[in-house]
Amino acid sequence: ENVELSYANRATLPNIHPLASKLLKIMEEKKSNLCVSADVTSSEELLQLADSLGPSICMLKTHVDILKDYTAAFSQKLQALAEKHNFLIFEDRKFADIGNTVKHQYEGGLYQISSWSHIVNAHAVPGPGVVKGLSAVGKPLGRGCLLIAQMSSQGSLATGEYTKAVLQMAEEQSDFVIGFICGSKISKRPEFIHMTPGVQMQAGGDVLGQQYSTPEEVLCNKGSDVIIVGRGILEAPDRLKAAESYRKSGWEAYTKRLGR
Ligand code: BMP
Repeated sequence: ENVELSYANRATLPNIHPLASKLLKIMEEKKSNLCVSADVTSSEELLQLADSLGPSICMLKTHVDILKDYTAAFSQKLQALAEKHNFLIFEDRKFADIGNTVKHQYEGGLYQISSWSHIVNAHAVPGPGVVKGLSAVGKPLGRGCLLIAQMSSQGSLATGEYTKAVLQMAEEQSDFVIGFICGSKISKRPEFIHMTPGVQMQAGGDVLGQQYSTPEEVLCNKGSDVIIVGRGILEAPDRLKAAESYRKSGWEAYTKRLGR
């Protein structure tokens, strides 16, 4: 029988990536498997969100290219808040080009993502070169990458054999790939972290194809590790209260899964 390891146990596995270990330790310490998706368009609002929700989360996910007023100073302030509240930053850039191009997109341009984001993600469509390119920049900095193995949106093509091929790609570059964006646990290796978007307190969806599952479903039944929540928190009348309620639901579902 497969014994379910706790986040704390997984953090100390001999082959764990240092960044994955750091994340698992944060999760255990803060009793949080909640990643907030900070999909707002003003830097000031994002920083304020990070400061107020910081204590409730293990990770903050950004889309910096939706900010109307991005500056390098913003990324420094965000890093300071990540230190202050002990969470990791995940820029949801979804790299999807040849290795040489993503190298530049990751390191350079306006955003210089590699300089401030602990974690990025990539589509596996281009083949292993996309990970090699990102790794050339990120590995020396101690960064990590999630591969998009499945998507929460209706009609997603990332299914079946494609998802299996993504797993394979992750295993071949596990010195940089720390896990997956997925809807359920797809790898048996406890070193990999499974992160799931499309989470709200009530199952359902939006008018543009997003599909929602509950924290209980995702963490307890589907065996994922981290819930990613955007509008479920951002559109709540009291964001902090909503974040705390997702954190609690997420933690309860996880402890239930562990059978404790
Ligand atoms: P919301 O909870 O408001 O639906 O936001 C979900 C967030 O997760 C968005 O930032 C979206 O870009 C991201 N996301 C997703 O919804 N599904 C995926 O398969 C992958 C994602 O990155």
